[in-house]
Amino acid sequence: MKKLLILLIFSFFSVQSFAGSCPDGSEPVKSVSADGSYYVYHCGNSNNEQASSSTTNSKALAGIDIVNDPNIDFFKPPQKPYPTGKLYWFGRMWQMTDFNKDGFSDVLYIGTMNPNNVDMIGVDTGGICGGGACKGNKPLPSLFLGDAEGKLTYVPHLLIDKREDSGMSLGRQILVADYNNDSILDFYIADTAVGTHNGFRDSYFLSQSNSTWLESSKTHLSHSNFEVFDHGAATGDIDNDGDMDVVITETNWKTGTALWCLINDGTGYLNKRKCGGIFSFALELADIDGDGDLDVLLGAHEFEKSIDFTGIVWNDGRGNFNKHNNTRLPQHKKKWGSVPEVSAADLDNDGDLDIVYSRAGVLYVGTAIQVIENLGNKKFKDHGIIPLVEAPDDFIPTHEGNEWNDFIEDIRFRDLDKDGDIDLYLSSSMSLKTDGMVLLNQGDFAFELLLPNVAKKYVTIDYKAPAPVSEEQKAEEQAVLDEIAAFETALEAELGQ
Ligand SMILES: [Ca+2]
Ligand SMILES: [Ca+2]
Ligand SMILES: [Ca+2]
Ligand SMILES: [Ca+2]
Repeated sequence: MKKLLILLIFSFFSVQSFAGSCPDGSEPVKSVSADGSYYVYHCGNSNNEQASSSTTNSKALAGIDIVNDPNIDFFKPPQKPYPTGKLYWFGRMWQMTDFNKDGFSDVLYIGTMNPNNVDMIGVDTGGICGGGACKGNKPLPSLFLGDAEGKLTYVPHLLIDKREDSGMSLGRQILVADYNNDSILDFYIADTAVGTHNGFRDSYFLSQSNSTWLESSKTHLSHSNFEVFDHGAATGDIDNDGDMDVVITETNWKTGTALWCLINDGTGYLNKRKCGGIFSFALELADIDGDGDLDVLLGAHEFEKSIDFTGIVWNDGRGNFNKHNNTRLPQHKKKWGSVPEVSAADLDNDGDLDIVYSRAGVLYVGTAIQVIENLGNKKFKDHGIIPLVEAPDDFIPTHEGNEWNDFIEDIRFRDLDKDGDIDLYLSSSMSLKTDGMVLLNQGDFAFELLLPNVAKKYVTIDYKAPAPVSEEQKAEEQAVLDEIAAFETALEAELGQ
């Protein structure tokens, strides 16, 4: 990434030195760019093209560029590798990249603590411990390093958390980026808390010179114990100054705060400030209008009046998202009004980013994907809903944790069938039905849905389980294999009817 930045800076300077004299021999006129971040040189009318080419060079890096990097080998990671089955109660979210820079893809998992005071009340994770905070040991994230055989090795000694109350309550988002600019990827974990919807302080792991990652909230966050229900979180260089910032959501009617921006000073130290936005549930950063700065893509709970904005809030170029400067996107609130995740990629190879929403019904019943085409000039075309799992019409849920909750937690983009366009890889840490589903891009916004067992052949490396070492590990891995086998038998029986 640093190399890329250096390259960009280098090419930017070479454009400038070109501009040293104009074609007609006159001196160019120097002026400051619209966002104040670089100089633009003009040679009368003839040089406008050159000015716009240096605008392209200032394109800000987004977290989605890192996790969807086509140069990083991608494979279907195991849903519950040992010992994550024991460490986390549920919600094993992951990100894949080459953390230790040995050329092989690694996988980092987060999850939810196993509380010792479980007492389910209410309809969601806010009532899991009788309406109060969950208690018990909080687990750390789990890093698995990949190797040439596609084998993953658990390396707990590389992640260090010295806080008195260390670990995670309910880790919801892993934001991978090189925050401290040492060319090794770091990660920020947004933690929503389990047991209440009041949030829990986040975790922030920075790479160290001894090849470990040290939890650095105390030294590198302006507010290290800040607690907010940050269901949505994303990383990107929102102020275009060459370092990676963090944006998290809050739904706070009292203060009106919708987004918090954690602005990097270049060393990995993040300064928290309010930065506008609109109440939302899902969040991603992407330059949707192609003007070089990252905009916020938001997803709502469209069934609820107070969190019903699905759409884009535009960046003013300095990392502020004025709530009035927005574009709404088509909703589907009748059946698919819960929007837990959103992302963006260029699905039709026309140079702009198209938008993909993960959708679910009331209390997460049923699972769907919505694809929206970017037409340019802040115009969009909804290509509608692709249902992945649909519950029978007469099913009435009483809790989020119901048998028809298979929602897609993460949308990833790769050219999986190597035909020149970007396909969608969908993951769900709690559903065997939808985890590893693929939507193959067939052009013109048509997609072919592949079930996980069919989609397997499109992942580049088949994960081979390492030989179990302990009896406990053997038993746990066998239990996972039995669960998958039973599921596939049941699925075949169902499809055979
Ligand atoms: Ca690696
Ligand atoms: Ca780093
Ligand atoms: Ca920045
Ligand atoms: Ca933009």
